Amino acid sequence: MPTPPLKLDSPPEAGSSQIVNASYLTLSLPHPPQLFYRHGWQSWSLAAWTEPTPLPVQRPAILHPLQTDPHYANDKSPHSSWVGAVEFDEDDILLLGSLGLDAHVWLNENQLEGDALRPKGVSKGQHEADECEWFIARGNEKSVFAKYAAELGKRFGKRSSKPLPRVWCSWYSLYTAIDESILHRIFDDLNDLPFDVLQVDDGWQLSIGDWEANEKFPSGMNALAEKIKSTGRKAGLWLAPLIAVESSRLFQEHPDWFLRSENGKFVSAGFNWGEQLYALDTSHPAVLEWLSALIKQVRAWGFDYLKLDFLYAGALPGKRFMDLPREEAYRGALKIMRDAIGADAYFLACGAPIIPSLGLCNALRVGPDVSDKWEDPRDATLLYNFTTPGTRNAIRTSINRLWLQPLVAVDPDVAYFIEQENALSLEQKQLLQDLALICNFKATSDLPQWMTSAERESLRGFLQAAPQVKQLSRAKFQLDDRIVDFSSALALPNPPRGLTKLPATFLGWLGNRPFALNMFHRLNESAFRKKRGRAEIESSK
Ligand code: 9PG
Repeated sequence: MPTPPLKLDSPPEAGSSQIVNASYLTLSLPHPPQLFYRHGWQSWSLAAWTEPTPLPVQRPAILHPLQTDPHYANDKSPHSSWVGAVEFDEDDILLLGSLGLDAHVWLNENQLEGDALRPKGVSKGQHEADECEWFIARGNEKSVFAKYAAELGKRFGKRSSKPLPRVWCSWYSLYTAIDESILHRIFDDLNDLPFDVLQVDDGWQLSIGDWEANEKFPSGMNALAEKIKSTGRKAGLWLAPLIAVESSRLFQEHPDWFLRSENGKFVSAGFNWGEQLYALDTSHPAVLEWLSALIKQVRAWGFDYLKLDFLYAGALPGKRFMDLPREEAYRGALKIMRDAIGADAYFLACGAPIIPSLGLCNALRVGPDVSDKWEDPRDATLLYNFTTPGTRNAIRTSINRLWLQPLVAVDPDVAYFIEQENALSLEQKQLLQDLALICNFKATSDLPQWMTSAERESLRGFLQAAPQVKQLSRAKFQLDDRIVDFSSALALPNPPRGLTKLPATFLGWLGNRPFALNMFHRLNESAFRKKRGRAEIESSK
């Protein structure tokens, strides 16, 4: 029997906080709020202060498992994962946050509702009372989020991430068009820049699921790590251990390791690389054994900075081998990977469910990918999708997750310094650089062959900078004696209205077709190869 809902008719006094136990609770609001803080489920999902009204469902739906918590993607009431807050007035914020692994908050008819019941279809005992602790606080934004973070820290732990690494990452310049020879050249050309880690991203593996060097890395992964270490830096590697594409050997050989729904069908983990993605069952003993061996192999190759990506797949709804709540199964797998990584190596979690990753990773990506463009109007205005790559999306969500800083190093993704091959304005690039300074997590993918000497010096200055940071308001920060204003990134465009609804519906439909996504993928891949070609020409000049 479900426990009766706990109903709190009066919110706490300003400045106070309390912890209550309930599976389901409602908190009446004294008057209608002006804004609602919604916190997306995983790294790439939107976190923002918005109107206290429902937002259009983001599209395409085929990407919901990859971009949102798919179980709640179509909710009519404003929804938030683990923690939600309302603003009555400036400095009068009411926060409702779960201290458990699986809980959600809605704003509904002038009340905040918190639900820790397991989502339907997850387990047989789904409507058993699954009590969790709820943290309720009222006061100014900074204090209510700081108190919530402190309570999370007591339960999930913190992990020291010092010293914060300065990373060169291959993704945002060459994407999948990397190979041994161009990376070697880049690693050499970065010689005098103060990077701590050179991280190889997507493009080295045989397939998503088959984590071995492909033909573009004929000397193998050991040699790649050796090359990086010979330059005096730590070797970093990207992999997505909890997913596999349909065509991978892993999926073909072990279909029983993959998550299925109650009706026995494979659960979709989204669509990327022109293929359907599937999720490993993070409760399956053979999967856990395989994961541990995989991570140990990567460590044995010599990599000591691991960017583990697409981790949301470990917590998708489905019927697991063990009857565990999905986020608990995810956290179990993450613990096993953390142990395999070892305490002395660095673990950056990406595409990861936020709260269940705390205490286990050194750093956490807290927003969508940046890109060399500010915003894609197709995604923002027509598809109402703020999780796709784009600098504005990345800044918006990362700024709204800075309250996680006492718990984990927050990674806002890379900053850009170059003019070549980049459509961002100087001001937009500066915002990204300033965000990185605020997070003190500094990374770039800029290619040395595309940097002017002035740009190279500005990158060097950035890597060496350690400004005093003070948050002045939601959007404004003081960095030493400079004021930085992120307002231009924080707002959301208006939902499609009137005539724009037509192309929006068509695009939403088209974006749901695997053939269309596949076509986009092929176009992207060809653009990446051209980019690589241009990089090659530049470096031989
Ligand atoms: C490699 C990349 C980079 C990047 C990661 C991740 O469809 N999507 O919404 C989507 C979001 C992010 C994403 C890929 C797809 O990028 O964040 O840094 O490592 O994978 O493939």
